[in-house]
Amino acid sequence: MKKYNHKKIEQKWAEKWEQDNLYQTSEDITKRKYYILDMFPYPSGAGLHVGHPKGYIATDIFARLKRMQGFNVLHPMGWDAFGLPTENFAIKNKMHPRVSTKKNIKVFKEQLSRLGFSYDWKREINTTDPEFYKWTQWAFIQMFKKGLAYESYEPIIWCPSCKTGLANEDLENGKCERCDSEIEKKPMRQWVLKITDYAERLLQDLDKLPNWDKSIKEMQRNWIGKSEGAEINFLVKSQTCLSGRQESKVKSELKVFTTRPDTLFGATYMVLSPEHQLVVELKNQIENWSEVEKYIKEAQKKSEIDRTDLSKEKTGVEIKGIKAINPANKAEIPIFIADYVLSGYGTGAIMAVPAHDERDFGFAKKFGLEIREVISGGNVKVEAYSGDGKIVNSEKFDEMESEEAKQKITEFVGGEMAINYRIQDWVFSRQRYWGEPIPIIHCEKCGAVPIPENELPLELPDVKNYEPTGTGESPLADITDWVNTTCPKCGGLGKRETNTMPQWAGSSWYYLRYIDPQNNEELINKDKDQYWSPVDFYVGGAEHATRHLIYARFWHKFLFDIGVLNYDEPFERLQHVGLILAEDGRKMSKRWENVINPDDIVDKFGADSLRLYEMFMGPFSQPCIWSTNGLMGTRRFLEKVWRISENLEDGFKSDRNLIRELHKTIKKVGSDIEEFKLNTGVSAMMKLVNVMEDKKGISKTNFEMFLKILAPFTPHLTEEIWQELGNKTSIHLEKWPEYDKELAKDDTYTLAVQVNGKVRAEVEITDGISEDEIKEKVLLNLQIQKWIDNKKIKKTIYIKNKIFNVVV
Ligand code: ANZ
Ligand code: ZN
Repeated sequence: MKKYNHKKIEQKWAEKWEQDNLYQTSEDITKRKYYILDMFPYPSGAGLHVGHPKGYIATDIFARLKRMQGFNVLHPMGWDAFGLPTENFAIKNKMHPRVSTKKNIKVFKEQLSRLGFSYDWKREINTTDPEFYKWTQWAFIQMFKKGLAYESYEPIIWCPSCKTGLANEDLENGKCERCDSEIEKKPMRQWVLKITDYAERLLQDLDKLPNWDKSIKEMQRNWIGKSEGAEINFLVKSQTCLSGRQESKVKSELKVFTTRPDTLFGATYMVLSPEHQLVVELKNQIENWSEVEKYIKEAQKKSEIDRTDLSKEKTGVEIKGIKAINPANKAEIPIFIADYVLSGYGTGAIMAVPAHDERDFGFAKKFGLEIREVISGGNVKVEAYSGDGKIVNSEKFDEMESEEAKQKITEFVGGEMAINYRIQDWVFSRQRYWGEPIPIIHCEKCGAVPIPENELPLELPDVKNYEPTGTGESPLADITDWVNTTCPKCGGLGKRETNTMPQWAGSSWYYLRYIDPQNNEELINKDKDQYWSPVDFYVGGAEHATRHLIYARFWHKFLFDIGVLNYDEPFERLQHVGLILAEDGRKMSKRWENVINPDDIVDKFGADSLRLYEMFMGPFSQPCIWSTNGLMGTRRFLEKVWRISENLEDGFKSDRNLIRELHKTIKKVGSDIEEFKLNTGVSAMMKLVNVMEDKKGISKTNFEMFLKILAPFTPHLTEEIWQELGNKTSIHLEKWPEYDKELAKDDTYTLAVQVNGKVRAEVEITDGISEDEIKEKVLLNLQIQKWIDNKKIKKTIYIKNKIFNVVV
């Protein structure tokens, strides 16, 4: 008997498949298409650990199923290779990022290739390849032309350690997501993409995506953060003491955004964010300027998270010398600055209604400010009441329902109904080297001018120093003969933009390029897009829920709007991968020295064992803990399959029960792959193999049917056995076996259900389901629900296959 020599087998078939171009996607548009996509990796210097391929294994199994079902499958892979880690590595090791990127990609590709993935490598893309980023730059220019890419001087988030500006999405718990540093706010020129123009569509169109994880859609909704309310103007007066006489000298307006204009009569003070313009403008009227200035400085040091933390005690300073007028009742009210009001949201100023807003309530208590109830229904002596109710203390609006009063009171004071989004425009420039150059030339006469499209790509020039300058300029600014150029519009002197694009630029549209990777004329051929788009199934890490996935939807909608694309949503179905944790329960990381390298596992146990094990570990989207022991279990299973294949006897007839088991398993594995319940698919096959052993064998035809459903999971082993059995073409070109409906039918039995010992119903139960599942089914039975009648269930008693008793 031959030994299962995974090394020999895996290498042999990998080479053969490559030779035969087995996984090259055809352009046959008469076939139904299926586009299954992985989130492409960032090729870091550390290489892969066993957690990385989990999603790739699952999509590979899925892609193989779809091919066997007759679909024309697009399953590509590429590299998201711009970014800080490579640049930092370059600085430390004096190796050009281009060189280290190339090296890292080579290592990654070798590692992936050993796992038997069925990628069509002819479509490989790399975001740092000028032929690729040409189109990233092209898309940017189109956005510029439509006014969606603009220069801004608003203060932005600055990471002092990464020495670059960042987008809101780049923060995690208020800190730099990359290096965990406290961030600062820094006023500087930057390029910004107007994603807010798309906020409403990004929100509404989530409803078009029933096959996305609910949790990810919810995270996007929160990130976009739509609020409906009103903008209302308050008059601000300054009171300067001139020879004992109070005289109003300056009048300005202060606009607030509120979701509760119905509470306007209860606004007893106002709050400006420490960064608010008006504070500086009215500086000369402010009597306690030094106190105010000190507070502003302190606020700058705090993170947004700290500032908005509800549990923290509110701080603030009254601005002496100015007052606001409540436009509803003309009351003169004090103005504070306090850091619980943020500059980047709404208008950066609020009308404070302590009776009906929790934050304002806490603040008013601390500073002894008036708490004026204007909505009835709560007890505002004790706590803020934020619900709806009848209006009180609001003159002619008394007795009105709060919902109605929102518009009426807004009209009464000349305000406007308004919608506000929490999402902010995307800060799109980085003061670093390893990114796409922004294809813009600055001219004194013409302003910002995009470079002519026929000059794309604008290649990233070489520099001596990648070191970020920290001055707000990128290392590119040092290359004077690159920077100095002529203005494409007037021919005068021009200077190139030296900021680069963020790491998230290329990944915002890369999935489109796989469809048409060689196209030199356009970003994508529209007919090809028509055929292949949208991506039918997208699988990747949950950490991308509110960054990559929002950016990509935004770019996609933009490209749709300018007529490049046929569909306005990129990803039809979305699934996130649960992490694989190290045996010590922690995240796998170099830092913890608990990383397991897939190469070692492949050497020792084989790629097929690794693939099968990672699918068997547990529910796909849940985190699970690595166990080399567990892996050995799947290896033993494959050895069993191997042994059975060696002992197949001519003319052996499968037992009838085995045949039924086989058909049930074909049915289950097919639907489990579709539903991404890969772990239960694997255990069904294990069960089937146990039955084969019990029954002392299986017929060759039946065994081959089983091999076909195992093939997507363990492509090498099944190919070897398949061909050993005398088949001349690849098992991966076979059709997915059809199961016999009658044979695959689940066995059921009738279970008598009692409530308090009396039989009240009979329920059909599928053989083999767990007691929990039975309980769920029983309690959903309408007859039983009637008898339970909302009473508390004390306990349930289950006598296997006979009686289920509910005690209430
Ligand atoms: C008066 C008021 C009365 C408010 C009331 C609420 C309840 P969302 O739902 O998140 O949009 N607000 C507005 N701009 C702010 C800023 N820059 N920083 C901190 N808070 C700000 O919340 C909108 C509400 O948050 C606004 O409505 C405002 O307080 C506050 F009974 O105005 B409200
Ligand atoms: Zn010019």
